Amino acid sequence: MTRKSEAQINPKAAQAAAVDVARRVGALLRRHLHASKHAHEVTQHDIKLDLDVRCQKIIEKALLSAFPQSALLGEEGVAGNPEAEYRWVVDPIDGTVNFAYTIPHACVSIALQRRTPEPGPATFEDGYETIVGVVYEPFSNELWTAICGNSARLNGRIIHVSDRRRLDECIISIGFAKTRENLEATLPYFLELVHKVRKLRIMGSAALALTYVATGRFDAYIERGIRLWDIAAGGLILECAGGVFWREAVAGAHAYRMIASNRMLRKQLRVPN
Ligand code: LIP
Repeated sequence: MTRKSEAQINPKAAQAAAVDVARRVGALLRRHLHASKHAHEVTQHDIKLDLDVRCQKIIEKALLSAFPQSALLGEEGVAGNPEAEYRWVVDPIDGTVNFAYTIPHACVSIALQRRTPEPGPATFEDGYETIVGVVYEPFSNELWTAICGNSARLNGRIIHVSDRRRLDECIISIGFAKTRENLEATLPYFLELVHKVRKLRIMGSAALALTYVATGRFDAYIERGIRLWDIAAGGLILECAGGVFWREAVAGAHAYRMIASNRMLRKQLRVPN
């Protein structure tokens, strides 16, 4: 990989580097799915594995050496200049609890963001916009990619959100983040929505829920208290697939409440405050 010393980062070169390291980390996850795993933090509704840290270090080394002007913000920590114009936003294993229980529904999520001088609808509250998104699910070998302004792709084929508009025909995913407060705030809406839709799904990976909406497998995905590294790549992939990625910052570092949907459903859905 040649070093990129110029200030600008070419999105295609960035995507290629992200895909390469996502595939390498994905191969590691496949090898370790049934191996014993060491957790360095366990709470009622969350597990953090040593492998999370190891995978983020692999991603950090690959991307910051190829693009030394960039920084990295990840679930397992930060690297580089926090004021950098470009930052990678990384969840090395999204769906860690699934992975820890050998459930093959987890992925590598890598986004490249750029600080924007002119905030717009795609700008996050700290002034960054996502320009490249890569989500790799290594167990089914499904690779989603998107570059801002271009089509989203699954294994190279262009994808698009569903056009279902009747809630009673829809599959909607709800995420239950890690805290009691999030669970208690979300459950009433779960009980309301479950009677209106075809099926509700709780799958345990925000990034994959977003790519499933982008692919038309789900019609919407809702979660509160979710972190930027869970949703940055999948959110761009969804938007490039014609979907709506509404989000609002909430209390907590890089925390959001969000509704991801096709264009027909947005007004029929809400996310608990
Ligand atoms: C997970 C998210 C999921 C959320 C979980 C957890 P992790 O990310 O993808 O949507 O409900 O609480 O935050 O921790 O597996 O990277």
